[in-house]
Amino acid sequence: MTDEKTPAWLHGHAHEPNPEPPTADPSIILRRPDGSEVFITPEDLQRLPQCEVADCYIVSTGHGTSGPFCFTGPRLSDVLQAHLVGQGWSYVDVVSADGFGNRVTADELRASTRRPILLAIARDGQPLQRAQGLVRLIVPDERDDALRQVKWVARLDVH
Ligand SMILES: Nc1nc2c(c(=O)[nH]1)N[C@H]1C(S)=C(S)[C@@H](COP(=O)(O)O)O[C@H]1N2
Ligand SMILES: [Mo]
Repeated sequence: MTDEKTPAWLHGHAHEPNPEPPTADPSIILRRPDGSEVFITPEDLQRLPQCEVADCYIVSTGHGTSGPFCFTGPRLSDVLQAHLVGQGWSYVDVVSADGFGNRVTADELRASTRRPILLAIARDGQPLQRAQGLVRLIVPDERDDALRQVKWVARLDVH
């Protein structure tokens, strides 16, 4: 069964990566725990403090490993902090425009300080192109078939 609490991607079954951007629009809607929403563009993300994480690999059983890449963008924790002033939360579902997604917990965000989880807007010093996944969730050091490296982030559903 698929509802807001149990999205299909949460079951983590084998997945064929989608090579094509599902839409042209790289903007993101953040939904707060109280149901209010914020519209976020890549330009908004650019205005937050930028973090570089080098030696990132995209590991796929289907089409091998690519990298190493250096991804740049704001920390996911900074994006949430900027918009959740005074609101408690326990996890965020990062969902793409093609229905792919990954859940990040507040605990793991707090723990990922050395190689932080990013919303990447650049790769190897160049702006990330839409076809390359703009805006892309980067969970450094994840090795589970890149299931956490969500391309084309369209929604941040915070709970
Ligand atoms: N939006 C979205 N992100 C995604 C996927 C996808 O199908 N859609 N596939 C994942 C998987 S299984 C892999 S292996 C990588 C592939 O990333 P690449 O296209 O940069 O090689 O993207 C991940 N992120
Ligand atoms: Mo994958």
